[in-house]
Amino acid sequence: MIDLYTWTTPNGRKASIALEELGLPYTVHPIDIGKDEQFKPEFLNISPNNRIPAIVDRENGINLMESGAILIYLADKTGKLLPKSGDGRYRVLSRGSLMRSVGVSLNRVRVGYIV
Ligand SMILES: N[C@@H](CCC(=O)N[C@@H](CS)C(=O)NCC(=O)O)C(=O)O
Repeated sequence: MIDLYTWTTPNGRKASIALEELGLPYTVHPIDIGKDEQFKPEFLNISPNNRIPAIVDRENGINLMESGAILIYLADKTGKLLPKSGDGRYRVLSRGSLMRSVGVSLNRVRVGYIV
């Protein structure tokens, strides 16, 4: 189970979309950045840069902030959307398509990989 700390912004949506696409079970913890909830000490323990999204993977205690890092972690955890190694992996990462496509351009997702 993954704890997702997020709000209704494009960066927040990236993590939610990835979790849904990958079929991972998760619990949402809303952090209302309009009410400065990102500055609460409990949240700063999870995301020291006071930004959403952030996740905690209860399976292994891994705690991540930054949507790009979260997307790569989730892809690696499931073995989906991002090749494990080799040219394909670096092609996806170098184009920045993993972050862009999951968050904004879902029409670019083809044949199980983001290209
Ligand atoms: N580079 C970060 C940016 C995250 C970000 O800017 N989050 C904004 C909402 S979209 C936020 O939490 N802002 C609250 C603040 O700056 O206090 C990512 O991709 O996760």
